[in-house]
Amino acid sequence: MTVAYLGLGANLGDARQTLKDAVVCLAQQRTITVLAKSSLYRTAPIDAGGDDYFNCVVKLETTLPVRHLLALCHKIEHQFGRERPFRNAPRTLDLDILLYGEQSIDEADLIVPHPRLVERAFALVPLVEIDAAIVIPQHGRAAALLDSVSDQRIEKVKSPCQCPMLDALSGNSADKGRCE
Ligand code: A4P
Ligand code: MG
Repeated sequence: MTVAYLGLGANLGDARQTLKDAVVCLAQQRTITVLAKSSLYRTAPIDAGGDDYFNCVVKLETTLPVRHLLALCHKIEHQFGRERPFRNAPRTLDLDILLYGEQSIDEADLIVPHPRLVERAFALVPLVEIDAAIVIPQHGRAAALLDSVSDQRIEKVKSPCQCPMLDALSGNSADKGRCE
């Protein structure tokens, strides 16, 4: 079993709903246990055009080797209608492997930790939300990198749910995330 962190992003269609559905889709995989999910964030596009993005991060445990996890990410992106007309094009769903255990991988089609993780508030902020002490191989504590991305616009999406337990529940598991 390996603990991995996935970054989810979308800015086409009903992006907010897509991210929620994608977390459910991940949780339904036989090979994956979702351990935690961050809040949803609305974020300014970075190095990209189009509408604001919605982003979140999921922490999971998986029996899948990293390349199988990447293939699963691509399959789920496809199921959610992902198209790739040009680099950084608006997308219905993007699933990136941010971290896979403590492994560092540098291959043509797979780089872990994700090469732009440390430059991006839309990945770092939700990552630190669900795991304040997380260490990024070769970069150190993620929390220490937040200052360097503080100029990037990112705001937590407020849930319409009035459940008084929501604050206590959010971020702890995919099931509890149904409250959002
Ligand atoms: N690939 C290599 N390493 C990985 C990895 N760790 N996880 C390869 C996932 N894929 C990885 O990915 C392109 C290729 O990267 C794949 O074939 C895979 O084998 P892609 O999903 O087709 O395209 P992408 O995600 O757009 O590419 P890339 O280069 O990862 O883009 P970024 O850097 O992730 O930027 N602004 C906001 N606010 N929110 C966003 O979510 N996303 C991007 C995409 C730009 N700006 C954004 C957001
Ligand atoms: Mg991607």
